[in-house]
Amino acid sequence: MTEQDGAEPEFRPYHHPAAGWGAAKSVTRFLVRERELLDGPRAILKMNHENGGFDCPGCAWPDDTKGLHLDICENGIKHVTWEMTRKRVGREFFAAHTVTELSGWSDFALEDQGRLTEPMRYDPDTDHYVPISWPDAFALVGRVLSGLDDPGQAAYYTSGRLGNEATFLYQLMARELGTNNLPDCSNMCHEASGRAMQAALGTGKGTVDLKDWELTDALFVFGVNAASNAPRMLTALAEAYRRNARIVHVNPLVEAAATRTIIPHDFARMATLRATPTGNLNVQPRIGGDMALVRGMAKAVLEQARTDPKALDTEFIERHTTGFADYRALCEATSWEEIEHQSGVAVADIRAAARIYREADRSIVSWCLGITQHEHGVDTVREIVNLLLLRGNLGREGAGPSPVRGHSNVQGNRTCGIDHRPAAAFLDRLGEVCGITPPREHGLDTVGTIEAMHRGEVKVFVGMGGNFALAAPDTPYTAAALRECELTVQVSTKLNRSHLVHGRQALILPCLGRTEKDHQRGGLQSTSVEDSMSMVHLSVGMKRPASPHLLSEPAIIAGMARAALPDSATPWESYVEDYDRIRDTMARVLDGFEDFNRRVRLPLGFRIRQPARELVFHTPSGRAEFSTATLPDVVPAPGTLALGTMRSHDQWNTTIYSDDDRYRGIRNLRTLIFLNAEDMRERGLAEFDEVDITSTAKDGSTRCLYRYKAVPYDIPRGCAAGYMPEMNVLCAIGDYSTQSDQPIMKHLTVTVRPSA
Ligand SMILES: Nc1nc2c(c(=O)[nH]1)N[C@H]1C(S)=C(S)[C@@H](COP(=O)(O)OP(=O)(O)OC[C@H]3O[C@@H](n4cnc5c(=O)[nH]c(N)nc54)[C@H](O)[C@@H]3O)O[C@H]1N2
Ligand SMILES: Nc1nc2c(c(=O)[nH]1)N[C@H]1C(S)=C(S)[C@@H](COP(=O)(O)OP(=O)(O)OC[C@H]3O[C@@H](n4cnc5c(=O)[nH]c(N)nc54)[C@H](O)[C@@H]3O)O[C@H]1N2
Ligand SMILES: [Mo]
Repeated sequence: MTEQDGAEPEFRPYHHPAAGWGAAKSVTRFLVRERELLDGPRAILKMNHENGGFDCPGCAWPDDTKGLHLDICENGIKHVTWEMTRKRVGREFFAAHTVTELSGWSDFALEDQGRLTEPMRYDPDTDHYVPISWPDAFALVGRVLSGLDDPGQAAYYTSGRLGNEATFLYQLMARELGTNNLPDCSNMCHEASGRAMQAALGTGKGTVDLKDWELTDALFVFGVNAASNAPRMLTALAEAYRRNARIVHVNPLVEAAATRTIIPHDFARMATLRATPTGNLNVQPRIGGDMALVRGMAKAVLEQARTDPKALDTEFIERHTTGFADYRALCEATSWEEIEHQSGVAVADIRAAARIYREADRSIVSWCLGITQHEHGVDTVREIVNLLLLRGNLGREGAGPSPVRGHSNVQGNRTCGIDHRPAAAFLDRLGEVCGITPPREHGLDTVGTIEAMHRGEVKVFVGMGGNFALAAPDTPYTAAALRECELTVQVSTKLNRSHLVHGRQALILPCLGRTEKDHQRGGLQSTSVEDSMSMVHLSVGMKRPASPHLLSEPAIIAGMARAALPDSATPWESYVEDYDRIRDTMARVLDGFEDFNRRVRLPLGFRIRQPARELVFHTPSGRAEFSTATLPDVVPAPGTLALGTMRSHDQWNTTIYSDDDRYRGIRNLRTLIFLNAEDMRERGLAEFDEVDITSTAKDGSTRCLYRYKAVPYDIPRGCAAGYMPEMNVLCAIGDYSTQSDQPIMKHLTVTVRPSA
């Protein structure tokens, strides 16, 4: 619920181009609401500048390689403004409201109180958060951590916002303490991409950069709502369209990015309202139908190759890959009927997509959560790689796999050591350079941590950013798990649900945001981040901190580490004085970070070397490996629907800016479920009729949401969609992919009935 509380919901299909004046208007409204009409625009002009600006804390889309000076988007601006708000939540606020009272507030109201200003400790006697000094807060953390029987009784969560330097210190602290329990938000978004590409190509990351996007002949965009979640991709799509590249969107929903756009920094077009198309073909598979679709595209390419040898890049396949014959046999053995049934796409349409692929010299396949948050996410990403390998779309300009990462530094977090399954070679180097003995056994990921807290095996939860209580699956189960803890520590910028769903002892440690100046003994500090395309660059804050009592994330980590490890030989204090010292250590531990301090100061930063890009494959065979997984059955059983949870346009994960979802034509409504009109008719439902939604988990247990409003939408039959995090109530804790351990958030089995 937001400020629009009580306003009538509306649904009017959106027919305007993405971005354009609609975005400009929405930004202005937001700046007015946050009272940021002066500093807001000034900060926006500093964002994503080569050299000197701060990195947009929004999504991980890379900055323009040409050093464009206004490559920003509506949602990035909202995100920055959200952090820069003038509102504050200080000790008076906490003195005025008990935690029980605050628990009844909406999530919007909590964050809307503004920036946290000083460390707070939960007082169980009064049910209030009370001020605590930084030294006392650190001492409390140190005391509880030192008192554990086993370092594995603590888990250290990261949300993908944390800069590289803080990330490195954080994982160093966890491993020096003796655990690899490093759950992160990536466990919920791109774990499948990492595992699949690691197995196929020996790298967990995409191999292309923005230059490749500028050169490619065909772009395939799977399962991403780019206009809302990676809006700067619109620029790349419009530019690709203008130079006659072909663009195929694969999504059960026809999202705004699949139609046309007016790029906000394209002033002439803004003034004349001239939109550029951003797609040539829309393919609407059923939810989970992508793997069958890609198999079909591969089958069509292989069929063509019988008469047209140029359909395949035989030389590439022979020199660089293994497993081709088996994959070809599998494609031949998979019937068109099965492909059509499982994908939900007519063979003619699959052939149309395959033809665009086959006729393009260079293709890029890009994807996000619509592909990964599934039981068979790993198999699907591998199928995508198979398709790319058939035509040698790897290791050359304008071609390759391009996952769209989520949080602005989620990729950097993994690079810099946030990994509950670290490679042995990384641990060796970390141990050698940092003089510690890192634990070897794998740690817990997000789902594993929740289950372990529930069993009482993990007693301390530290959250470096994020909003774990709401972002994780199975909301009541996760809440109960957090409440089992001896201590929960949340390092945050704003008040959120995770502060109210806490352990027996609890701390809120407020930190500097990315837009703010970070002064340490060694002067003004900068931190580095890595974008979706492996570019590492510096981010420097430019605003006065929201409160003089805030500490930087590196300082908070170092404070906790010193308290928990009083005899540690790690120079925690010295690291915090000057982040160049952290970077010097990182340069010795991390592959591709040599000469880090110099290279990160180059105007556009530097790109981490990508072995697969150079056709060097760190796989068992030393080649790119085709996979041969059988197609899963994703067709919902009669009477049930496959439900995908997703974001609205006006939200950032658990942060809800308003109840509108402009591009989907929705106003004043979040408790909705998008349904196919036929599926609604079958259930006797009209627009905005109230329904109860029941999910059935793998173990047969059920979970319910009541009185959601049905909205007829252009979505394949048997499919449904609605918003996270409200719908996380329906995600069973046990329903994670056996391939990636990722919670299944895009393919819930549900029944929908009119509310009683
Ligand atoms: N403004 C804004 N930007 C963001 C975020 C935000 O919340 N707000 N979140 C950030 C984060 S952490 C992430 S991970 C990304 C998420 O970016 P997205 O992946 O765009 O996130 P979702 O909103 O979950 O949208 C999933 C998309 O996949 C489609 N989809 C669902 N099921 C399927 C399927 O089976 N197949 C296919 N092909 N498509 C499917 C949905 O229709 C939807 O378009 O965005 C990042 N950027
Ligand atoms: N059902 C369902 N659930 C999902 C998803 C889905 O598609 N469907 N998506 C999943 C995905 S992809 C992700 S990434 C997760 C997101 O999970 P999280 O990353 O845990 O959640 P966020 O909402 O991004 O975190 C917002 C909070 O971060 C804090 N914060 C903001 N800026 C900073 C900062 O600079 N420093 C620090 N320390 N804190 C800061 C603020 O206090 C804010 O309240 O949700 C997952 N959950
Ligand atoms: Mo994400």
